[in-house]
Amino acid sequence: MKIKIIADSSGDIASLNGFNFQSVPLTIFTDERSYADDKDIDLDDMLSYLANYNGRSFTACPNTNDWLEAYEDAEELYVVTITSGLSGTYNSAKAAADIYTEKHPHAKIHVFDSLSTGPEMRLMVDKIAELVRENKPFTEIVDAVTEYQTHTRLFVMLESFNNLANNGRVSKTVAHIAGVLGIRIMATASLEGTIEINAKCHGEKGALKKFLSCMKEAGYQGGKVYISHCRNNDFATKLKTAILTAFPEADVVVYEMGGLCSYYAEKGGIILGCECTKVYGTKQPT
Ligand code: X90
Repeated sequence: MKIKIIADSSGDIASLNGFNFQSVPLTIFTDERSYADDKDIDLDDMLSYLANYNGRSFTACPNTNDWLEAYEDAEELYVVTITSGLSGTYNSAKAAADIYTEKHPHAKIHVFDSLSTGPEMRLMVDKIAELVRENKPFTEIVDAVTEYQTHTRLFVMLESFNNLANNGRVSKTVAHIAGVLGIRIMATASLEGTIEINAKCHGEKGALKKFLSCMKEAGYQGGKVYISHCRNNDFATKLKTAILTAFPEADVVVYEMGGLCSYYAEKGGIILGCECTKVYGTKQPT
C-alpha cells in the first residue's frame, strides 16, 4: 500500500519524518503580486510588501487539479484541510477525492475538515502519522482521528484583524476593537469552524493569563501543544514557559507560521493548538 499524508499549507508542515507527506499551497494575492505558500515563500518580503501596500489583498485555495497532482499514485490517502467554514479548500480537496476514487476504485481516501487551521491541523497530522506507524487499518484511523478532533482546541491572539475583516472572515467591528492601542483579542475556532471571539485583554501579562485560563477551561491537563507565531517569538516563548510552569510534563513546540497563516494572523499573531480532556462538540459537519 502506498500511503500518503497530505495537508494544505495552512497546516505549516514542511515534512513529516519517515512519511510520504505533501503540503498543498494556498496563494496570497494583491492586484500586483502573488505568493504561493510553499517552501520557497519569502515571508520577510511578503510581510514588508503588504505593510506598505494600500490596495486590496486576498487569498485563494488550491484547485481540484492541485489536489489531484498531490494524490497521484497513492493508494491510501489521509488529507487534512483548513476549516470549510472559512475556505473552499476542503471542498476542492473533496471534489478531487471523488474524481480520484472514480479513476482508482481501489484507492482509499479520506479528507478531514479540520474545522480549524495551523497548529490544530498539525496535531491531527501527527495523530494520523502515529496510527499509520502502528499499522492501523484505514477505517480505524479515520474514526480515531475524527474522535481525536473532539479533544483538540485552537486559541488565537491577534493584534490586528484587518486582513480577516477585509476578506469577510470576521466583522469590521472586531477589527475596529482590535485596532485600539494595547488591546488584543482572543478568539477560538467555533464548532462550525468559524472564528468566535472570546475575550479582550490588555498587555502581555493579560494575554498570557487568558491563554492559560482558556486552556484550563477546555480541560487542558498537560498534553501536546503547538504554538505558531508571526514575528512574535518573544511572546510565543513566554507562553511556552508559562504553560510549562503550570504543567511541567507538557509537550510544547513553538514555530514560525508560513504564508497563509501569517497573512491572516498578521504581525504579532499567535495561534495555539492543544490537546484537551474535555470533549468539544462533535466537530464534524453533518
Ligand atoms: O480559501 C482561502 O482563500 C483561505 C481563507 C482562510 C481564511 C482564514 C484563515 C485564518 C488563519 C488566523 C485565525 C485563525 C482562526 C481560525 C478559526 C477556525 C489564521
